[in-house]
Amino acid sequence: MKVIIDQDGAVDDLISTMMLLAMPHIDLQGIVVTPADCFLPPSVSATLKILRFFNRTDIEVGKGHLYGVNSFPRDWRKVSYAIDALPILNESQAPLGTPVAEPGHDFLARKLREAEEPLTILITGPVSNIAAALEQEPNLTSRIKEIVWMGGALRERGNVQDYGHDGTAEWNAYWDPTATHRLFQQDVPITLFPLDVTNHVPVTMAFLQKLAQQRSYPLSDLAGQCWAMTVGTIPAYEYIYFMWDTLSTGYLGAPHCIEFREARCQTVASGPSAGRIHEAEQGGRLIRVADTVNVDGFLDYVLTLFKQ
Ligand code: AGV
Ligand code: CA
Repeated sequence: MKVIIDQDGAVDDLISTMMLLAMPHIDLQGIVVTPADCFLPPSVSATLKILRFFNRTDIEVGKGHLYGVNSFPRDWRKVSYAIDALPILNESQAPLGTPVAEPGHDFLARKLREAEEPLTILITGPVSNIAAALEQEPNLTSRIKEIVWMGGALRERGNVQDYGHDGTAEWNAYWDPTATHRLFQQDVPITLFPLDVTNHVPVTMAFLQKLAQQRSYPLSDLAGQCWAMTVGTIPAYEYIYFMWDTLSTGYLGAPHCIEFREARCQTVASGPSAGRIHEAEQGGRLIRVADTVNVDGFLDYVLTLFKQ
């Protein structure tokens, strides 16, 4: 399966990138790093180090040049510096790859144009690049097999807490709410992983314990060190970090763990609900939505995948 990932550099995104590289049936065509839930230099650097870790410095990396109007909290973005500094990513002295010069959205367009077969585009951050690429070159819609996107909160409350916002949106959809709105006007198949389903997969201490038991596998060690940086200090009964992107990525390797439904969706481009994706009584755009997850099956899949 030929895949491009557009990720936004957070821990969840970098682990998703590792998962794709670890899946034997995935042929990764390129990586775009969007400057959303990260600072771009350390996240691009960490991405290049992950490629070196997998001996895959041949895979091209593009930097997103488009910025959303609603910045992510800096406390979240700064974690990218710590990941880039992890000893396990800095042990090798082998040279790193160099990012391509063209902006992320042009890189995405070129990859779609050049592909021999339609590509799956996995987006684990905001959708600014694909929205721009499809507007620049409408013919590219036929080059897309499926867009798999972690974004939105349909029936659950959102996770945005920001001045002037009513809390109904999810961050990836909120960062660049007009891009979200514009992508939903495009005639491309979208499979959505909203908070409704990702809320079922918190990163728990019990899971991290299991991962620790297999840390003699370098990939388990790496992922465990990354996830450890997301463990919060608020009371233990309230999880703060979820497998948002990693669940969406896991779908490409273990689709049987997820059940889907069809939903007619509308997007809000501006105002106090900017970035909200909600279901419409009538009209609205037809989206395939991840609805339920077999949590134990999914976690077992991740543990097995990381035994490398
Ligand atoms: O809203 C979920 C998205 C996912 O793509 N991101 C994190 C994942 O990469 C934003 C986010 C929500 N809560 C967060 C986030 C937190 N506590 N720390 C960092 N990012
Ligand atoms: Ca993300």
